[in-house]
Amino acid sequence: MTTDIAPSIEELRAHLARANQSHLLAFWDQLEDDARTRLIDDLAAIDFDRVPGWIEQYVRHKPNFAPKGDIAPPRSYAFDDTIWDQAQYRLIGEGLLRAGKVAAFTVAGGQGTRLGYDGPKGCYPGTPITRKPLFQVFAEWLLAANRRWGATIPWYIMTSPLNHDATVQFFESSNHFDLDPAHIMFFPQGVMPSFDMTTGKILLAEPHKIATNPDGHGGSLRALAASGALADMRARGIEHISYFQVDNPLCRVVDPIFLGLHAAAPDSSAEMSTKVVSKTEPAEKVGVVAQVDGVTQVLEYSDLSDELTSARDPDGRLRLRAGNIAVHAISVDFVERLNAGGACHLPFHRAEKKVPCVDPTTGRAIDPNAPNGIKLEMFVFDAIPLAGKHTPGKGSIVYEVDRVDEFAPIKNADGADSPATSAALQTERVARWLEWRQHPVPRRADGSPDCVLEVSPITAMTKLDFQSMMLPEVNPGAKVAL
Ligand code: UD2
Repeated sequence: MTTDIAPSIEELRAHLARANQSHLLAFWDQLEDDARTRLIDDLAAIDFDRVPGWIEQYVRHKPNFAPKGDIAPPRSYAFDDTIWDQAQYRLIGEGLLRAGKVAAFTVAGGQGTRLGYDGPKGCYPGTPITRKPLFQVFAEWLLAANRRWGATIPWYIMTSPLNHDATVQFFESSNHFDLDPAHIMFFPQGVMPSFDMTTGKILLAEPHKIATNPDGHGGSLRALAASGALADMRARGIEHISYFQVDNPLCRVVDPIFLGLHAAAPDSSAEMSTKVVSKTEPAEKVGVVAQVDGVTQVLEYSDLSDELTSARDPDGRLRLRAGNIAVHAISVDFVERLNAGGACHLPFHRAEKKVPCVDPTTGRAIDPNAPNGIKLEMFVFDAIPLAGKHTPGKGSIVYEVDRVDEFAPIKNADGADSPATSAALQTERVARWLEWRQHPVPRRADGSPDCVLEVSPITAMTKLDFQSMMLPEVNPGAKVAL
């Protein structure tokens, strides 16, 4: 039964022994042929030469991401600042869109555990009245943008092996939300083996299956190359990627001002740029963009001391307030450079998680009630310090936008960043746009809108689109979807 694969299994055994992971073949003799094939496939996907290093660096020790050096707020282009010429950059960005040089890219591989939703997060009903799935909101943005700029903006969607089929099926059953499927490409991100927290051994999910986890949104930079998406972009003449997360229904899927700044601002390397919103509460769970010894980078909220998080400027505003909303403009050249000579490597971040597994000595299934495993993930923003590395005087530009206009994430089932807070923010945005036209909006004593409002990107992408629109009357308690 095993003769044809025996030589390679012997090689594999030796390879695993060198990496101190021989237990992964503990059940080999009991496995049927197809289970053996699956296990071999799983093993072949792991870079065992790197495994001992990962264990030493990330499992046995907790890497310290606390920033060291001189930490300062970044220089940024703020939406409410008049010292820079927004119109000029809008024109440049629109030029890129018209010329078909921009692609949209959604990272949608996360497991959405905190939301408690059993399905790809992009299928989650993200708007307060029509309850449109998040994917549909982005699709409508692209429909509107294609129409406005006479372009065909291709859309790349990174899934994970856990939600890939469900995501593709969802688009198929929704008729791709009227977008041409020839311009949508789905690809799964890579995975990392999960490790036993105490022994450092790779965990087995089943006797013939390695326990794995998606390799983080930073894995997108290698998955773009490995999947052929990058080559597809090249073939289409794409130069810049508009990167965003699946969890923010207010995301401007492509933003001409941001793209213009990224491509042409004098201090931009045009490699990787970031949108931020002003963080007002120290406890808000967003990373912050900062300059560490002059290099722009994102400091994750969990890596910052209370002192740094709550330090204030003399005017009372938080000193490190450039909150990362995980919207980036990334050049195709940069992603190619990161993958030159093999897959792009970013540092891993470790998370302690409950990982169901089998005991390799007894075969007993273990369903832990406390964290037993380490998952390793890459974060896309760890590529930011690499931008402009070879172009002195240039780097990664930061664009501060109005949070009411662009940030209402859905992450948790309740509390902060939940469907309820996102719905309130989506309503507030439309209320402000109406009031900007001096159109009355009923508000409660505490100032919050006494109504529920929603706008499709097809109706209006920004408040400027309200300028010439017929606006509906909004009565107290009304629900108005535009
Ligand atoms: C992220 C940022 C945080 C802040 C915030 C803004 C990290 C670690 N932190 O927090 O600094 O900017 O967003 O909203 O990113 N994803 C994948 N594959 C993976 C893991 C995640 O595609 O393996 C996607 C996921 O589908 C989602 C996004 O990445 O679209 C965010 O992931 P998250 O929920 O882990 O990040 P979060 O909300 O803690």
